[in-house]
Amino acid sequence: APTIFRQDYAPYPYRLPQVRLEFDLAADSTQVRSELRFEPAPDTAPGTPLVLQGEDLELVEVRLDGRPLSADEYRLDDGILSLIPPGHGKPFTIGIVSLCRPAENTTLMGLYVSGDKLFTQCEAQGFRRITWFPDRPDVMARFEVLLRADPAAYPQLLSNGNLIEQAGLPDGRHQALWRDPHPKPCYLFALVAGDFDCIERTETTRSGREVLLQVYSDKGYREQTRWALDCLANALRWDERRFGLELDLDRFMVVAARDFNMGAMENKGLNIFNAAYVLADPATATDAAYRGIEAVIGHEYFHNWTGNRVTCRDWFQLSLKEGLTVFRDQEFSADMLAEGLPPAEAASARAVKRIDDVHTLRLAQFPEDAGPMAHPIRPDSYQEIGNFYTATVYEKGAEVIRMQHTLLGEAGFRAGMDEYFRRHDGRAVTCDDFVDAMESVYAQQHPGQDFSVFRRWYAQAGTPRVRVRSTYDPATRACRITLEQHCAPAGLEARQSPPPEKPPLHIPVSIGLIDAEGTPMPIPWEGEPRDTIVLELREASRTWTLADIPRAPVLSLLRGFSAPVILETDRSEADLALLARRDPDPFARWDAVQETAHRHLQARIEADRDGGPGPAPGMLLDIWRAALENEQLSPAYRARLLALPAVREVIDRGEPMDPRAAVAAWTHIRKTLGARLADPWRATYDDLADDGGPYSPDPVASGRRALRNLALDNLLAGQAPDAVELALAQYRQARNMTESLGALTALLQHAPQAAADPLADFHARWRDNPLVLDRWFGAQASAPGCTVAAVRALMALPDFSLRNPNRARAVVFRFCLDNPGNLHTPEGYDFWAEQVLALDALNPEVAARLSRAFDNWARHEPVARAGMQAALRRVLDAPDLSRNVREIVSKALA
Ligand code: DPP
Ligand code: ZN
Repeated sequence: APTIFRQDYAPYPYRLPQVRLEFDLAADSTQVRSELRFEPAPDTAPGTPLVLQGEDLELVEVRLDGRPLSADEYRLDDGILSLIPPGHGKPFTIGIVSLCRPAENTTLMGLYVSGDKLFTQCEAQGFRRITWFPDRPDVMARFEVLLRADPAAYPQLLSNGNLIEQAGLPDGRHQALWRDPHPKPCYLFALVAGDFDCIERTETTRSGREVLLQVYSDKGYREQTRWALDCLANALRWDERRFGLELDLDRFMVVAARDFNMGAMENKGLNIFNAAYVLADPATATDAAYRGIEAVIGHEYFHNWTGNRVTCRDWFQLSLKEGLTVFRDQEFSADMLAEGLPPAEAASARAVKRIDDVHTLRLAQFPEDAGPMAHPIRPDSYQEIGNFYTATVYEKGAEVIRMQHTLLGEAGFRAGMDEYFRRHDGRAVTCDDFVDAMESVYAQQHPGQDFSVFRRWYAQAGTPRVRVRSTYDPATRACRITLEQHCAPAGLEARQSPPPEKPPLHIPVSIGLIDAEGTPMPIPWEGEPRDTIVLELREASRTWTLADIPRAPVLSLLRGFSAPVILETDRSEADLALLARRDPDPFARWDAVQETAHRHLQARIEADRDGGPGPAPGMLLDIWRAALENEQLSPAYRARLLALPAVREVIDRGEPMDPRAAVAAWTHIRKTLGARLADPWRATYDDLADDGGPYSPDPVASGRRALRNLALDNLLAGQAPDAVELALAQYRQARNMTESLGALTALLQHAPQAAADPLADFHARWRDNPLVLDRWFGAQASAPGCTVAAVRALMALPDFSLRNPNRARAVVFRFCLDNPGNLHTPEGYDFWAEQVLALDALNPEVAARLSRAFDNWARHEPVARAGMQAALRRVLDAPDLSRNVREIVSKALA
């Protein structure tokens, strides 16, 4: 497949002010009649070809200004339709009639069938599967859309913007005409047809306009959409309050789809969502699912400004909208968690959100940045853009926005956002345009300084490492801190010779000092004593001298995770233990516990390998016991402090990576900690019993459930005598999905023989609810007892289908990503290759995600390495591989 380069960008030579589309909708064959009103851009030379993309379409007719064209008046080559427009610089109209086949479309890109309904997904390049079009984000048009269909099959017909009219037709069908007043690129087009339940409410925006908010779902699921509608109203209010951004539509619709490749899609005024991010009630959704819905509803809603009003010039700029919108949804979630709490509790609630986000970043993005798919948040090239909806573009992209927020402060960041919209509203722009707006504020705040070094974050791949050294001189009361940065060649960069230059980045490092008793020591800084300061490192190395520090300090580093870097310190275990108990910054405190656990886990892996005695768990036990018994801390925060690093993080730290050794060490330590702390875990479990009140997903109640489920898991891990009974009782008495799934998962993890009855009960109860059944599948596929034979047995059940992405993710992905003990076997490697190929024949986007699971094969110990390499070869050698999977696998093997 050809590689597309960012530097090859050229503007489209024609403008497209107006588009009219007419759909004759039917599942097996849909006819699309388009009318595209073009005009040459000012400097377009006469004779410049007009090029339109199409994919998997049947062409019926092409017209120019109403006149049908004969086959020699246009070219159709590999899907590309091109022709030479009349040469006098005047507007002209292209009319195209084409057919597509929604029922045969298993890719879920373009127009497709889900159940008995029709949906579209156009980002990034799905619109070309609907009709021929300039399928690129910088061509923005006003759309008018006429939908016609059989009212019995498709009583509701939805598209972007405002409903202009609806009418019956003489042939028994009906039609709906939609007009979107806002120009948009075709990736934001959507249509939906089907029979839905709908709930709605009106809100008044801050300028006094009435807007209609609606959530559509499968018949019978109306009551499960109330939370999503609440979240939507909260998102609307929040964006007004925090960013001064108001909804610019009369009507905003969210529709739940059972079959969906991603989480959700921000189509203008008609968001289409994976049902997993819409449907919730206490009986069927976990606390985490409630929070996930809030985040995704917020995310898609916030795209209306950051993505839709101001969109991307080209797909290399994807992080312009995604990094920024992830940052916005993270802040929205944090504000929602903190709302109404007293300040100290609010800070802790926000910290819990930050911890979860950083955890995601480390789990998904750090490995990506160290592997063959490493790319800057603004990539320089791709073969398939669908492969670049990555943790780097999204999550690291959000960190890069967050650093700008840190450098500018809340008010400065808001001023930068205002400036960004002032300059670019209604346009398709670049990441540089965004940074320019922010820099204009920074330069005012810091005369003589700019973002020229900061911009490198957009251009450089790899996770930088920051080495910290400090000395303290009691005679002068001076503490000297030296920060030094370096970034190794990322992924395939290592093969380049010479390796690319990696100049220093602009890294804000937030620090504080505590003394040996754990008391905070204010730092005299810019004329005032401060508990936390931000050191701005822009050089390869720099030293700061902090004066008037009365006693030898312990450094609390990277508070709030102020930059997406890996710290290298020579902190002693004793210093880490002090921070783990006393650091007033809740993020840094959590990180100190994580670091202590990581060191312990790596020591255990080494001991297992060398046959030495294992490390004594004393330090970790003390830290955990103190956290467990510290009732000053919120249960939600304690649940984070007391979580071991994920197995995948432990594997990732190995040099070489040794999944089976990591699983063994991790399992051993969980057992030890569970057994040694059985009494406090049991006391915690009993203390946190449900109070019998109505369910609420609020942070206090959900924090209690999280810690209680963790207590149950530890009691089972430690084989406490009555733990199995407790779990079975919790399952039976559960009053919500968080409790029942918590019990079921813990049993599957630690006492699978006792899980049979609850598993059967769960299936019987929820067999007709696909989202809940996904939980049932997922809990089993990720259990240590789930061998390849067992996962195959799950896939042989009538409930299983590879065509439904949620189901495929619940079984195949959970096994390949969350069951390293069984994946890393010869049968596991075969299974992965086979499933990548099976999925690829149906749905290349989803297959390509699964193919990423072996990115880091070359860093593994020899046996795993050889097994993974052979599986990758097998995939690469298969005939008819999609461009998506081919790019991933060929880069992995390069
Ligand atoms: N639907 C995806 C998201 O919102 C792509 N835009 O991030
Ligand atoms: Zn997004």
